[in-house]
Amino acid sequence: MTDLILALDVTDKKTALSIAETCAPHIDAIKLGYPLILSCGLAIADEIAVHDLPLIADFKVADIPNTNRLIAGQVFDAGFSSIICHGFTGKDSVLACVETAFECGGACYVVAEMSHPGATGFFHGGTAEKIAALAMECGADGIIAPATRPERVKVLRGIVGKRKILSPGVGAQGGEADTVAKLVDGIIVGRAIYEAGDPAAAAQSFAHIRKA
Ligand code: OMP
Repeated sequence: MTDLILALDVTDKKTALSIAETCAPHIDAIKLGYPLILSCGLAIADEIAVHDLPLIADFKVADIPNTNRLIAGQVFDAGFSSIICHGFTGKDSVLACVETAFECGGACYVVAEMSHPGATGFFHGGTAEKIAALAMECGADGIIAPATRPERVKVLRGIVGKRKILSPGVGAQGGEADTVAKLVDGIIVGRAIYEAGDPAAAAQSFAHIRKA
């Protein structure tokens, strides 16, 4: 069984609330990030929380430990259940997010390797493997790994074992849901759902993955 996580990267509040409502029965979590929060404010989390789905805060937190701790505190106070942080910042910065998540009863996911083409220039050559290992050392709940590169997901699975892998890049970025869903705990899907003429039907089209 693989979770379907909706990346709600729209900037209009009415659209966001409407997509969240119609898609809610067909998804397992909603990921909110800079596009929506910068446009509508953090309080939008409260309005989306009415659907009783876990909310993931995607701020790809990447700062010094003190700042990371402050950001993570705001995120969990706002009602999110998970936070995504970067790992290249190092152990102390990642630990700040993991510990804050733990104190707040939430989860922390560390970006091990990104999904876009340019990511190979930095994350390949051992960096993603090092970040995945660091995430495990810090006690993170899991990592983010690219649906656009299933072969890399397999390598990173070898490092994180049973810890969770959430995987963006399905649909608009070219990743195939059926291939990657077998390898990960959750697929993150944005445009393939929220840009569809019927977002609820688009979300429902992943139903076989959730049951598989
Ligand atoms: P779509 O490409 O529209 O499906 O959106 C993918 C979502 O996943 C967006 O919210 C991205 O910011 C996010 N994402 C990636 O696409 N690639 C990554 O490597 C990491 C993330 C993420 O951390 O969620």
